[in-house]
Order: sequence, then C-alpha cells, then structure tokens
Amino acid sequence: MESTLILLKPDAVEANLVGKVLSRIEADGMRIKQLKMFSLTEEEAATFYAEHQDKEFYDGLVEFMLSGPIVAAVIEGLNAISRMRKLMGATDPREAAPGTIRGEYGTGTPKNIIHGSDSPESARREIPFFFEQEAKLNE
Ligand code: IDP
Ligand code: MG
Repeated sequence: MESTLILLKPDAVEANLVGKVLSRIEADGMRIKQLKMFSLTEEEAATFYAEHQDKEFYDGLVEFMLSGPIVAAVIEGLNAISRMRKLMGATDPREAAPGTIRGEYGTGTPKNIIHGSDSPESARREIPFFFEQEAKLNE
C-alpha cells in the first residue's frame, strides 16, 4: 500500500467537480484516507510550489491556487502515486489522454483541476504538509 497527496484545485471546486473527481478515484479502487477543504495562504502556496519559483508560470500558478478554496486528500492504494498520476493525465489538459481527469475536465494550464504527488519523495513531503497525522506514511 502506498499513499499520495492530491489537491482539487480552485477550478475543480468552482465547477462543482469535487464529487465527480473523488468518485473517479474511488471507482479506480483507491481509498480516501483523509479529506479537507480550505483556502491556501500565500505562504503555503509559495512553499508548496517552491520547486517552480524560477518558472515563468510561477506567479500565475500561485495566483490561481489562491483564487478560491481547494480540497486536499490523502489517497491510499496499491501504487497509488503512479496510479493517480496516470488517472490525472498530462499536466496540460490539451495533451492529456481522453478519459483522464485533466483530459475530461481541465481547461488549460494552470487550470488543470488536480495535483498529485509525482514521486514517493514528493508524497513524503506533501502529505505531512497538509495532514499532521500522516507524517510517517511511506517510510
Ligand atoms: P504537474 O502538476 O503535472 O506535476 P508541474 O510541472 O509540477 O505539473 O506544474 C505544476 C502546476 O503548474 C501544473 O499542474 C499546472 O497547474 C501549472 N503549470 C505547469 N506548467 C505550466 C505552464 O506552462 N503554464 C501555466 N501553468 C503551468
Ligand atoms: Mg508537479
């Protein structure tokens, strides 16, 4: 069993897609272990996306992530990290395969509906960033 961190971004909440996206994850056989809705602070958004701070899209990304509430969840399942990434589809919804979450619901970048940890190292950092009780997951 593996755990991964997902975020349903402000565009997902705005478009009433929270239920649909979570339902897709459950239908794939993965389990919602923790779940919460809240708004990021500017500091949290900056820290969470620190790896992108030198990219030209960074300011727009942070502004988008602060534009409304998000949903964070810990998702558990066999190979949950790579499985979630596959279910999400490519970063740019225009390049995401049909049937993937981003391919179905994303409208562009940064508005691509969902974040998912991209590696075990990322999951180990991202899960405790939002969920204190899960700090020891994937160790
Ligand atoms: P990922 O979310 O698929 O891991 P990353 O490259 O880590 O993709 O980028 C983080 C987020 O930044 C993306 O999900 C997307 O919202 C946004 N983003 C990535 N590339 C671009 C871009 O070229 N223009 C605008 N936003 C982008
Ligand atoms: Mg990424």
